[in-house]
Amino acid sequence: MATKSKKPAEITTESLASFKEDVLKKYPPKVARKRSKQFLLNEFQGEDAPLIEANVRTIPGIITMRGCTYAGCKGVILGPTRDIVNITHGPIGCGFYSWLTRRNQTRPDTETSENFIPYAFSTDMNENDIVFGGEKKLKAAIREAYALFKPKAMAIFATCPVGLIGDDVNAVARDMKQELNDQGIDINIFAFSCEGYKGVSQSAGHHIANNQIFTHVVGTSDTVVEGKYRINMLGEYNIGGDAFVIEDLMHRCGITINATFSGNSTYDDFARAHTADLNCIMCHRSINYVAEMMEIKYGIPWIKVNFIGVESTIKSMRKIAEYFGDQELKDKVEQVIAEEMPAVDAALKDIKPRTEGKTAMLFVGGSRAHHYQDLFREMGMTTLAAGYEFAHRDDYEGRKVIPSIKVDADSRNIEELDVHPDPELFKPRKSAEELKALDECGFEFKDYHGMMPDMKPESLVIDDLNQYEADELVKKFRPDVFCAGIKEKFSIQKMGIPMKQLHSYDSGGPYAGFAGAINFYQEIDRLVNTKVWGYMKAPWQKKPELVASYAWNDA
Ligand code: CFM
Repeated sequence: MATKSKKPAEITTESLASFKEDVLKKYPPKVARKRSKQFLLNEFQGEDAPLIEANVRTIPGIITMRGCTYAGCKGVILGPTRDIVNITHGPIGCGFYSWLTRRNQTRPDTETSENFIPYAFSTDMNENDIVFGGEKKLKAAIREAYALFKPKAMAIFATCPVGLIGDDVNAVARDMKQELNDQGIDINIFAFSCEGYKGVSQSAGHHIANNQIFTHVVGTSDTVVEGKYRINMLGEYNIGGDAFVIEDLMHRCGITINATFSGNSTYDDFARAHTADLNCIMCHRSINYVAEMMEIKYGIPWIKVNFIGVESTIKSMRKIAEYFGDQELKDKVEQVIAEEMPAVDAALKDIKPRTEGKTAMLFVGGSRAHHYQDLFREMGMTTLAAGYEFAHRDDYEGRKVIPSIKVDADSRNIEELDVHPDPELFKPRKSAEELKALDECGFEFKDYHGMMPDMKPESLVIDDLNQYEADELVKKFRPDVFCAGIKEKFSIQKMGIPMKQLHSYDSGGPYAGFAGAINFYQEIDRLVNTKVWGYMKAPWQKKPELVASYAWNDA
């Protein structure tokens, strides 16, 4: 099965459609039927946008790219916060593999400020605990962690075995908070029932995390940070230092970031999040729940922003300025853009002759497969195929489809909080006239239109891509770069194609804002223009040891 140096197939509607057919043919008929709904040619645009199936169970036996619910809750949402002691109640592997693997960075105010990110806290459950119950061990872990670190908050995360044996992490959190409070200690302790199997992917974990942070933390502090234009940045996790770039841009424009969920953030930031005047959502998939709930309870409107890609960064900065409406802010934003653009133009002038016309494929969690297409477009590159691991239909087709999304048993398994306006803290941020004026200028709130309308009709959109399909995509179309995660990295590279991790950024980043874009352009230029991958030949390509065929093909 030599995979190298076959001429890549031309990209036409026909070749893409026949690719889909060929791939699905290898599955048993039932599996093929199911997969075909998650596997689309992006032919129709606008109102006719095709319907894609998403956020459904992966078929057992398929090697999915997805992670688990616990990973979404602990690793993704809470992981980047530096001063909450995050304790994993479970076997040691769960804590270890969710610890810093995505390279989320943080910057404590001073050298002595609390920062627990370098630690992985776990109850290290073993067979004994599975048989006799692990609640005592969890309580002991909380006492020990408090004695050592004296944090202002602790979060407890349930893993699969915890759910299976029935340890009640919420009750333990309540009891331990009481026990420590009774000793005069001011500490908040809360828990997450985010067992790995609780939902079909990490997406369920985001929702569970959003619910608990909203219930136990947001609104618990009335400290108001000074600033004329105060926003929260939601769904920005500071991978490779992205949040630092965005903070710098906002700071130079005179915009105050009140809280980031949750890159470079602290417990106190979350606690006072309800005092901001605008919520800006970077990653729609992972955090839209918090934005929606804050709007209902506190009256904070939300908009979608994107700081990946220069054009998107400019659009987002202007949109924030438009929301506040002051000419002074608008001028400042234009000034910062003007300061940044010469370096961007110079970088593009340098790299574009080498990147123009090249192709990319992007398969990442729930928002990057969309956002990073902007950067490739700026470099003159085309995205041939893209998809999310675990996003929902609205991330593909836009929020307009939300009312028509079928709620299945797996989604119903995740609690929807019943949220109402807070009698004291609800405060509309804009008057009816101001909202009308914004509307007349075409200003949109909750404006996420999804990935598919931004892609060419001659491209493939594939949800929950698996290893077999990834291999086939690369074999047939041989993109100049394939973007995904660590599980895909080496199999793709062994086929002679450069591979860029968009979860952890490998060892690179930041890629956000103007400075980040320049960084990305230069890195991708080097990746797609190096010849070294073409020389790759794995031993089994020269001398296969085992040849197999599919049982159902022979039947
Ligand atoms: Fe949002 Fe993320 Fe993503 Fe995500 Fe993730 Fe991630 Fe991701 Mo990996 S929160 S959905 S659950 S942008 S960890 S920082 S890169 S899969 S596309």
